[in-house]
Amino acid sequence: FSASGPLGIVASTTLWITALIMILGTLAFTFRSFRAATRIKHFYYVAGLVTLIAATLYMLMASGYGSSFQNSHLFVYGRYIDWTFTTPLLLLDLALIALPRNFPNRLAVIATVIGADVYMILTGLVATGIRSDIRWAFFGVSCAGFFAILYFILVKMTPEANMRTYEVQRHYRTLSVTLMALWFCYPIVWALGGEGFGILNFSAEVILYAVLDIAAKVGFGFLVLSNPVALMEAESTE
Ligand code: RET
Repeated sequence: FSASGPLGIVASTTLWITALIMILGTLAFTFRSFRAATRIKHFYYVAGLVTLIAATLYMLMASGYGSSFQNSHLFVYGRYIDWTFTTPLLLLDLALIALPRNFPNRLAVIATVIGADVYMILTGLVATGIRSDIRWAFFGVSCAGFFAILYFILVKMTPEANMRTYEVQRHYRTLSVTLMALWFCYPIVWALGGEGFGILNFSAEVILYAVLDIAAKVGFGFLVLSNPVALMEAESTE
């Protein structure tokens, strides 16, 4: 083992740099929230909370915690603690933009899509903790959770978003397409990485998840906030 512990120098450096980027993202979103209109401040808080949670878990993982050895395999569960809290917040953004304030089942739709999401992350955690082939069964049910999310986005939320103002429609389309494209990469990295077929080495996996997390949290956060007019219209009572 290197001086940086069981993670190795490449992985621990990547984790530290990612923690720093998440802190910078949190500061940027927090400062921008001060000048935002009251009606849309919560979008800034969501973005900042997502990066704050990620910064915390990246710091923990970089310090060598949030992972443990199991049958000579390094099991990094810190990511799943992060995702359990951050992915629901990212879906909340989409739902708040797609569904008008007075949409009758707004809360039910949000709660259900978040339920499917937490199911996806927790079964993914189980798949990651298991070394035998049965992990692929948990990978499968986790993917079922992912398809439920896609169903909610495409079948429940998109048609509602398309009945809204031009700006809201346009912003929602950009955000939903970006979110689905980025999220789709996670199960692919999992399947190629040490938890799956083991084609990627440990450092490559850490780097890929870090790049995805920065795009899905900091990048997506900036994208959400890039169109305040659409956010105002989305939260107006019409
Ligand atoms: C796992 C493995 C099991 C199958 C599936 C997965 C999906 C994970 C996803 C994670 C998204 C994370 C984000 C984090 C940062 O903001 C658990 C990898 C389907 C979609 C967006």
